[in-house]
Amino acid sequence: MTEYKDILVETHGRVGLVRLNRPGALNALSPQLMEELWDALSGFDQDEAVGAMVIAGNERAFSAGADIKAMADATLVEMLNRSLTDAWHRVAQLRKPVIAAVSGYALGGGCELAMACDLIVASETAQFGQPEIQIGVIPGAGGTQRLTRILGKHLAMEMVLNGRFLSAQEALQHGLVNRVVPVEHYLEEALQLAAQIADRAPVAVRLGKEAVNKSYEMTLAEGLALEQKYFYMLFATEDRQEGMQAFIEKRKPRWKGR
Ligand code: DAK
Repeated sequence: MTEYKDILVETHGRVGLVRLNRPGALNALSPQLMEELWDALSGFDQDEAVGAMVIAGNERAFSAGADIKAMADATLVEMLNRSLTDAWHRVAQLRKPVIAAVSGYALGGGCELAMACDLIVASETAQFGQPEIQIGVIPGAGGTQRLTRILGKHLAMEMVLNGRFLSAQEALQHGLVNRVVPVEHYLEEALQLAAQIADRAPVAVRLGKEAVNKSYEMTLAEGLALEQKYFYMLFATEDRQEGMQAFIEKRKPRWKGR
């Protein structure tokens, strides 16, 4: 496996785990870390032995956001030219499901990274926020758009304009996270959830993810048409036949991923 400096990479059965690993900087997302993260995730996305991925930080911080020290002296052109400026959007485009396992701070680009994932498992200590206003900017990797779609305009405004943090319980109440668990279990919970999804029919999982994500980009009529097309497409897979036959024979299906 590739040697990385700012992340730790493991596989747990069919789940690929990437742990952000700059604890001294609360996992601030330096350009190098983002490059490594993308390298590991895109590798898992292409690996047939992996069915789902988890991104985690540590108990104190998922990530406190983009590395402010690495941005402080950058010019506009340097920022524009930085490799992987669209890394957050690329994470959202991965074909396989990605779960963010969030404990402690998920701020700025860290909150945006969690939102670019498909599901979020939070520990009771998780805190979500977009504090960029305090350093004279606004979110730049999806915060104003994704938070608004999830939380609605008024709460999103309070977070973006006044740097308000959401606790794990508030995030759950407003639908930002899937579940909140005690801090000692959050990673295990995320890995378990990922393992369950990784054991499902791979092509159906891929198209299901794509259809849900496309709902943000389309009218209802377009989205319903796409969903129906994907549903019919799955009739061409061996796994669809296997799934229905296994149901009739009262046994567990054996997926082939085709
Ligand atoms: N960057 C760099 N270092 C950070 C950091 C960050 N975002 N957050 C924390 N650190 C470092 C601190 O500097 C400190 O380092 P030392 O001084 O020990 O060397 C260490 O982590 C521990 O932090 P603190 O001493 O501050 O710890 P506290 O418990 O007192 O406070 C805190 C924790 C999370 C409240 C505080 O550290 C904090 O406010 N951090 C900054 C949070 C923040 O403002 N985040 C947003 C950053 S801007 C884009 C893509 C992405 C973005 C924009 C555009 N495009 C593709 C266009 C994203 C932007 C951002 O995320």
